[in-house]
Amino acid sequence: MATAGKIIKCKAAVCWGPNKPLSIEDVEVAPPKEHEVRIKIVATGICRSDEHVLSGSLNDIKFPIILGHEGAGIVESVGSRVTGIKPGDKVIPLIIPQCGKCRCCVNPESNFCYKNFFGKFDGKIVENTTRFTCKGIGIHSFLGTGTFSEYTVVDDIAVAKIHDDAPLDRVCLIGCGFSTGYGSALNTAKVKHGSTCAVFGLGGVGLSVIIGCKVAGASRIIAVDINNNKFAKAMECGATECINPKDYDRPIQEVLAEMTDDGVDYSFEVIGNTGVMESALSSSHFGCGTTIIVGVAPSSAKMSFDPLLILTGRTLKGSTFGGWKSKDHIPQLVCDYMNKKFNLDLLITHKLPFEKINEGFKLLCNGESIRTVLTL
Ligand code: COD
Ligand code: ZN
Ligand code: ZN
Repeated sequence: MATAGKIIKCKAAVCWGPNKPLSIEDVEVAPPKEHEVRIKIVATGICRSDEHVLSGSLNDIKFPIILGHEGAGIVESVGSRVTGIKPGDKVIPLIIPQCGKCRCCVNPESNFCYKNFFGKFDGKIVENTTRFTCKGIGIHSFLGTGTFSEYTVVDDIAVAKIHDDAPLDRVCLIGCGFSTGYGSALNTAKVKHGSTCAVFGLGGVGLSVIIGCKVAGASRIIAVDINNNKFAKAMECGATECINPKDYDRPIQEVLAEMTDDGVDYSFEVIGNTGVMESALSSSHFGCGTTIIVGVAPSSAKMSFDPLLILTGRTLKGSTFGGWKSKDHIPQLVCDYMNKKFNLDLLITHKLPFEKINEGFKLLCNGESIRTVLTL
């Protein structure tokens, strides 16, 4: 490509600080260094944790920063020593990299990587710098992906090559929200055919849990939310019934116990509320239930529960990015979508041009959208 090895000037949505609208700016994107890949972003979803940064509720974020971590695009150029990825390839940047060498990567049971960006929100890629500049100022890259930009640079361990015919304006959701929920049902809970499930929280991730439970063959999928407006979509995704805790004057775990002959086989917390995590745990069957935490609670929050809940046979687990080993599994998820194993289109409620990004955030904050996909 004519641009290879050169700085690219393009548009990006820069977040100069919390509680300010994103500002579309001209930025410079440096060429990829060794083991890095520069990508032309084609589409990107607006995910909940982008909004958490914007509203100032995620700690330790370095500003200014380019948000966006649910994107898909086409490789523009690659740095030296990059193998398996070439210009023109369709790719998805990864929020959890897969170096393939660390203790987590070599363990088939883990999908973490020591080079991960989670909990380390310094906005730098592996080489410890960033590739964006605006008005002479270095700009950080959220989760090492920075997809709210026409071009971004990622580490080669944080990008997956996907099928040449993949529709980028939909499979971008496989970069975070969809995979996070779907995998928590299939990989972390390992939901069994004929089992009963309860899903607390019906945002884009909770709906993806429902889709996963359905694909796994659950016989009952009970969707739980305090907002009745979420129920129609949940049923469309595969919920068999929907309940609102506000409609009952007793704890929701008691209601679920009555509905399911003493508790569900699998419960999922997809909100990030420690009180709901405790309810989800209590909702699972005492002899063999499993509870999966998907939501991230505020950093100071603590869960508290009677250890007898665990002693009597329940299992409590957490799931990040749905347990998928990112580089290995994302290409297969894209093919599964193309082969209609699941329908993630149900999650896409809005499509907007990149310039209307702030409108997209408003839709998410108001609870009007599940996912807005921005096209660049
Ligand atoms: N009881 C029942 N439902 C509730 C309650 C409650 N007490 N409180 C809120 N809800 C419902 C809301 O009405 C809403 O429908 C739903 O819960 C939450 O929806 P969203 O739109 O906020 O959620 P998602 O699906 O977009 O995101 C859920 C996450 C769990 C991913 C998110 O909240 C989170 O924890 N984000 C941070 C985690 C993170 O960094 N993830 C990786 C990158 S995103
Ligand atoms: Zn996300
Ligand atoms: Zn690793």
